[in-house]
Amino acid sequence: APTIRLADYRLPDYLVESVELTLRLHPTATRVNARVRFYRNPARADEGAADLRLDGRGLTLVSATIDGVPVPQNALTEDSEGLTVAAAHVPSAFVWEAETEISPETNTALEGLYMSRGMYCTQCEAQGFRKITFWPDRPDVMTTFRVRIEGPADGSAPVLLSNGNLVGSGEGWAEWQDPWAKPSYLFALVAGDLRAVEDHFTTASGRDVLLQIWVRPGDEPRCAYAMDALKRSMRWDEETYGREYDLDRFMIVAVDDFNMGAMENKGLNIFNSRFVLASPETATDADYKSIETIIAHEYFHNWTGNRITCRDWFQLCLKEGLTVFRDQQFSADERSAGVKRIEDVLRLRATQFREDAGPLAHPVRPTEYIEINNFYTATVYEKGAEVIGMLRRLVGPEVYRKALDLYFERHDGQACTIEDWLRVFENVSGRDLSQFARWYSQAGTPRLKAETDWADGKFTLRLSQTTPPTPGQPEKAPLVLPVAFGLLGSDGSTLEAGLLEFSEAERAFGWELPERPVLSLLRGFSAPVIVEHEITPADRAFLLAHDSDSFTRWEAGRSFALAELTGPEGEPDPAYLAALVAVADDPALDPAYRALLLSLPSEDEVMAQIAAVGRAPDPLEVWRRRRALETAVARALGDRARALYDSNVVPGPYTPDADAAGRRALRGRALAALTALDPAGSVARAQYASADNMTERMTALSLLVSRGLGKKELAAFHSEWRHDRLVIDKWFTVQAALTPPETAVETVEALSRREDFDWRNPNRFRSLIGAFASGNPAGFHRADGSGYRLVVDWLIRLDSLNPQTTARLASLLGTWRMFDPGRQALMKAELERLAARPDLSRDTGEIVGRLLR
Ligand code: HT7
Ligand code: ZN
Repeated sequence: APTIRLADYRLPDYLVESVELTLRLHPTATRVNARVRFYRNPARADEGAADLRLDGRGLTLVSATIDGVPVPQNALTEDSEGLTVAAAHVPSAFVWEAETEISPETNTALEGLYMSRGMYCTQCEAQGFRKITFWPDRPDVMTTFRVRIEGPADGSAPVLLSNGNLVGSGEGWAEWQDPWAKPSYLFALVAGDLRAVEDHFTTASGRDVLLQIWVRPGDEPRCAYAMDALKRSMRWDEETYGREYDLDRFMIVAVDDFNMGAMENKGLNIFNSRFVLASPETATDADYKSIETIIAHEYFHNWTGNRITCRDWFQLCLKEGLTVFRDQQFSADERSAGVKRIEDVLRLRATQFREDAGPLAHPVRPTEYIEINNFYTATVYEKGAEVIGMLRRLVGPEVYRKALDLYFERHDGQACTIEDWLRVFENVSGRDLSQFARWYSQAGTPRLKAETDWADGKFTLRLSQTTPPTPGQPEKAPLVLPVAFGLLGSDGSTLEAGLLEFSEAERAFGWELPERPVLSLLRGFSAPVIVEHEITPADRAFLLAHDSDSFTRWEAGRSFALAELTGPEGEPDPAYLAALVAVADDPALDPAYRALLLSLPSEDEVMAQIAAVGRAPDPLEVWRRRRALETAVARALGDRARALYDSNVVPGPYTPDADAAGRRALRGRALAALTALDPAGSVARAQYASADNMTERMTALSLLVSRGLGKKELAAFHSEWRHDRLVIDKWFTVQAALTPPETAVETVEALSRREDFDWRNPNRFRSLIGAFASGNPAGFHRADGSGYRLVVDWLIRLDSLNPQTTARLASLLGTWRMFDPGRQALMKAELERLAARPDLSRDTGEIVGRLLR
């Protein structure tokens, strides 16, 4: 497959004025008629006539005409990626009409038009529309769509949906018109036997919007939270960004078979059902939180993505980084901002730092790809959001808002680039952002080194920055780092605080102070860097007790724990344990925050820390030491664990709000401590038996399974929920991720042989194979290589059906160079076995190729 390069970008030869699509649905023989008004792109007209090149994959062309005249055989050439009409046969403006046939039922890749349990649905981002009809399938070709859907003859799909406004309908057909020009990747169609949960929203300017969430019959009662999150998102975008919704209706559809979380198709968002459906009995607090975030994210795309889209796929972060940043702001406003920031940093480190440290490292704006689906990454999304957060810090919230206003005003209806985005900020702030722009082109996580000095009443902070080489980028230049800091006096008061703009390779900053301060560095995690700062245990304990910044306070505890888990083994530092006890005892602290302070770093985090200092982590050893520290913390907490557990019962029926969830989280930490000291798991068993909500049940079940207990509970859980796909996914996940290392591989193997391991369904596949490979390092990295073999066997099987999901999971093997020679050899051999498959997909081929490079 060819490599696509940003440097090769050319304006499209032809643009589209409008399109009329007619789809006659049939499981194996859907007919698609496209009437397209093309015209020569004026920006390229002086180059003379050009071939008409249309993308198309897996389409059967039935007929093609230009201005009503069949295109002659010798003027049209078809290949596996599309068709070309010779320039001599292409007028400067014309109507192209093509009829194609496709087979949604056999489309297992879940891209284009496919079927999910009897329901027709589409996924067109990034390049799925070319599997529906021949088209210039690139985001800078935008047009208005009119869509006629004719339902299948057997009447199995009475509900027929597409983008925009419903303009006509009758028995077995519906017509939709989207007044907003959009690229093909935002096209959507859904047809099925569906039910709507409806509500209304009045926009700031007084327009009424019909809100519909479409689900399978029976799922209606599980839509309330998604609807509530949608209405809150709509209001928030009006209040925070001045953005109103722009159609008469906004629809969400829940689909069971879906490669990712959700998709922002104009006016018709399509969601993985796990990010829509929730009830207290079936969904956890974490599920509710994800639903809120993803509903907001997709809704926010209406302005950042749909009204203003990307010129080409290299600019993906233009919409994704910004929309993640916006959804993070929203959740921070709706819940506790401090807790949210820590959760976002944990996610960034677990996914993006990991990506940056391995063979898949790439800039926020990549410069080349083979398969664009492989670039929906943590770097584009999460680091892309961090870059926007830094920009906002640097210019301040008021200027940020002005810049966004200008962005929407200047670029509405356009397909834009990162240069357009940065220009808006330069124009509004008067700043030169050329150095800042390196954040978009330079891969890798910068190391920010800090050294301090106290002499003669002067405190000196010496900062230096380096970024390690990444594939294809051996040399790195300094970046603009906004470094938020505080200097604390011995009574915990703030002597100095502010923001340093650090953009050199090294620089010293100095303050005259009445006493030696304690440095609180990178408050709010103001830049996505790894801090290297030798800090004494006494200062760490001081920050953990006194820092007014909730991020750096938590980070002090985290660095304590990491030092315990990666340094020489022995009794934990009493100062650390004392600090944790103080946290547990402090009723003034938000319970959700206390829960975070009391949780230990994940095994992955510990392994990354070991690898960062040049050692090969032993996943089993990491697991064992983490267990030991859990036990030590539980002992130190002593009776407090029981007191915390008893005093944090949330009264009344379950509610998913942040306060209640925070108390449940804290109570869960207390239960973990109790279970660490109780070989029979009696309190966890009791909680499992008495809980009336899925959060408390899963907390208890997780603890039991992680201790090798819970057989009885697992059986009861399965029999109670065997008809609920989303709940059974949890049943698979808890076992795959938490079964102790001795029996993990055998457990996953046995689960994979079950009839209800419906591996063709991406959620189910991820719930077992994905959860094992990503959530159970000690099991996955078993020294005999059986974990790797098991996962790769399944990846081979899935690849021929669903390359996108396979490639995503294959990237989990990207850490192979971090381990000891034995594990390295085993992982590499498995990657080579995968690479050698004769029919390996382009998606998986690209990932495995990069991993082995
Ligand atoms: N913009 C969407 C990204 C996406 C996707 C979604 C579902 C299936 C396949 C997909 N490929 C790309 C989702 C988002 O970022 O909001
Ligand atoms: Zn997105």
